[in-house]
Amino acid sequence: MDNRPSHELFSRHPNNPILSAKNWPYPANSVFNAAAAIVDGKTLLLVRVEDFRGISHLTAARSSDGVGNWDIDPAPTLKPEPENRPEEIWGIEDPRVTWLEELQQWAVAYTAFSRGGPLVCLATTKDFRSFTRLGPVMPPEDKDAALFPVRFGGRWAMLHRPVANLPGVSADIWISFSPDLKHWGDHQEVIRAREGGWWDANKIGLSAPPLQTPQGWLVLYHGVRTTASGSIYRLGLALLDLQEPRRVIRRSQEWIFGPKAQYEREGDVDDVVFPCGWVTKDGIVFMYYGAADSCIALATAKLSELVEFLLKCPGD
Ligand code: BMA
Repeated sequence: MDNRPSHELFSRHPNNPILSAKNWPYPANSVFNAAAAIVDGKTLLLVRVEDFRGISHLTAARSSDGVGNWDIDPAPTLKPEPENRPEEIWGIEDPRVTWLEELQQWAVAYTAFSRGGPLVCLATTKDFRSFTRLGPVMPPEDKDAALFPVRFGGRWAMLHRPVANLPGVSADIWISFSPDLKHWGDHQEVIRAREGGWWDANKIGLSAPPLQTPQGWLVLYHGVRTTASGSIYRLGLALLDLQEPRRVIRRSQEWIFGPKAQYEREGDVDDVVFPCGWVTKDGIVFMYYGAADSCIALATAKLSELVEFLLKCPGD
């Protein structure tokens, strides 16, 4: 059944929300904002779990169909280590994962909540059981980061969202480059928040990692609309040039997904849809998103429809 509102490109799964704290094998306040990957033929979600102190860690959940029968690690998979890693004092959040074919490893970009504010950290893993931390790669405030799966001109590339705490300055998506995953530079703005009354005015951030298509890198991003009763997190799409990812080829004008269902509209933070991962199976994109900072939901779309839609949108 097609349950999409007319301007939305994704269909919500009828079993939504597919994961919540009541499914968790140990006490948790909320489970949300999960990275997604296909690992050994199964869908793996690296889930942000918030405990009853308000501190988050990451736990892996695996499923054969990516919808149900989740096999959830019985204890935190990747825990903050403030003893060795002071930047993780208030937890680790919102992971995005990218398969690096060249290194035969997954790169996990996550937000560490430091005393100085949120910052971007990287870790690598082969199996989502043991991880090698590369440490902070962007100083605060910076979050919503994900790697591209390939190098450009010999360098790795990462999208991320720095914030300057100045009135009237927007929070935009930037790109940075690295020869070794550890040292990052050549920082440049790629997608700028719109202005005024737009749904994505003033503050945007990357959602799921960039997805390679023959027409370009498909980028899913969130726009944060500030209203009298709080923020509304909605989603848009952009297409970046395959060889030159600093170049935006297309960008959606309207949002393509926003809070509608009750589990998206009401929770710890109302009116939030926040995907950190998507996977493609047989041409269908499975988008996993945190709903209202409380649970995880799934929505699907045809990859070809997303790209066709974007190709009809104007350039940035
Ligand atoms: C963002 C991030 C997300 C969260 C969202 C809505 O700034 O912190 O983790 O889902 O706010 O609260």
